[in-house]
Amino acid sequence: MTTHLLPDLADVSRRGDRVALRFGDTALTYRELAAVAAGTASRLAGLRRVAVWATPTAETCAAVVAALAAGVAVVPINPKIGKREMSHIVGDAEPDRVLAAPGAELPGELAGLPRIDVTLTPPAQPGPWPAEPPASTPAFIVYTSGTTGPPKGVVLPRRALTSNLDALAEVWEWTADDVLVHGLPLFHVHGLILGVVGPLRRGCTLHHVGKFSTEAVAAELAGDATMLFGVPTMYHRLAEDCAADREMAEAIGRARLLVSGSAALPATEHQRIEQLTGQRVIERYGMTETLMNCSVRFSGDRRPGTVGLPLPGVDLRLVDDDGNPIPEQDTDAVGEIEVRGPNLFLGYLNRPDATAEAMHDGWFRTGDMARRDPDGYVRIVGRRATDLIKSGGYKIGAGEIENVLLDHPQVAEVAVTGEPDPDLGERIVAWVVARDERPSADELIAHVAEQLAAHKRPREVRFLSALPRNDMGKVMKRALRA
Ligand code: MCA
Ligand code: AMP
Repeated sequence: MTTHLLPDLADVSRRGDRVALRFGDTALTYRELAAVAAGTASRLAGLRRVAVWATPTAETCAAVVAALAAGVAVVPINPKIGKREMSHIVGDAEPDRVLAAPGAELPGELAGLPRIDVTLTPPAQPGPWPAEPPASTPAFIVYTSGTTGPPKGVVLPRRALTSNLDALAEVWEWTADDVLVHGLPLFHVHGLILGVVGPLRRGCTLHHVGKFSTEAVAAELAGDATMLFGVPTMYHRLAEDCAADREMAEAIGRARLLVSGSAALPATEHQRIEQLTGQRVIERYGMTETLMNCSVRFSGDRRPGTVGLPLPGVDLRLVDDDGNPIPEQDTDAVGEIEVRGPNLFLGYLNRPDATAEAMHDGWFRTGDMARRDPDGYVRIVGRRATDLIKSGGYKIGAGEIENVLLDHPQVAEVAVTGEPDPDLGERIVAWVVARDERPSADELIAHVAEQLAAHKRPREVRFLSALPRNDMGKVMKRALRA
């Protein structure tokens, strides 16, 4: 393992002329990116953490690289964030500065922070690359939803990134010769840590398509791109498009590696993509708090419906309802996945209670339920919490949406659930008991959209005269779904 988090930016003598990043017509070589980032890093020295307005642009990557170089933790902000989330995140993380592309209009509390514009023009005299901070230094604080309450800030140390990205490189045979293409958002682990820091650590090239479309990624794979990262919704759309367009299917079929993650890829989708493109998707399993835990190997058996074996350096076990480990040979038992290793987060920001609750004898409790094939391949079969929804690969807490809906004057009671959806995996449904005057579904969806990020809007609103409750008064969500 190299000592630097980003060795080819810290020392551009090896790959300086190679393109590091391309967004549309904007491209930066390793030498240019290093100069731009070192310039901004010199303005960040001594700070604790910065917010980055995470539009899908080269400026966002340059801001992130600058903060990483300076040893300052990055709080990536979804540019489609709602008012309530913004107040919470800025209040909780207390960033010292906000980094954004020049001209980007920043809403709410972000506008009140001291701002640094990140341009792609290298300074006339780029300063030296700063010394590598200790491996335990926080690199990112990524906000993630829980079952109740506002999102929690997951503090990820540099060692989690280095160890995990190197483990992925080993199992995917990911090298400096690869060109990665994706259209993932840059405010979550998948798009930002795997999809930006990943290629920069390898010394390879990233082509970001801005907004995902099969057409855009197929055009890149018909060119020099070798790897694609996506969530299952993207692979579903890709399969639909390839079924209608042979040329696209052929372009996708040229990839060295198609990787899916963030939610389960249905086995039927695996098979459809293989039939259409000749490619078998590799599935990997991760979490914001743990980065990646498991993956199918590049040269391994690409078995649909499994997430492969634990990554090198990651300890994984299944535990029963009493917290006792299930023997590895027991292939019938379903248990909760617990993990341990250098990939783990340091804790939830300002939430020692939640951090303690997530740990069990030094192991992190993922909340995901799984069983094992005889050769150790992990099959995820569900989630412990019914109040967590995965829609389009985004994790969404039912409680956060319920709290916003309850603030609407015409909402008396509400329950939010996830329903199976062929495109999104799950779609958000709000069950509402209205007061005297029933609001329209559109009005309630717009009310959520104002307070929370776009992907947290209910797709459907269903009105009821009462919610089904048990003897304790708790809403029976399973009964609603039935
Ligand atoms: C959405 N729209 C709506 C509603 N919902 N309009 C009205 N009412 C609603 N309820 C709008 C959207 O804003 C969008 O508008 C348009 O409808 C289409 O929406 P959608 O079908 O959702 O398509 P999309 O916007 O293209 O999004 C699909 C997507 C996206 C591209 C797959 O969900 C996505 O980028 N997902 C990636 C999530 C991710 O990165 N997760 C990683 C988490 P408009 O076009 O105007 O905006 S990290 C993680 O999970 C771990 C670590 C891991 O393992 O990776
Ligand atoms: P997040 O908190 O957004 O990082 O989402 C993490 C969650 O996504 C995990 O706890 C799993 O429930 C889910 N997840 C990620 N990858 C996979 C996968 N390949 N198969 C099934 N679930 C997955």
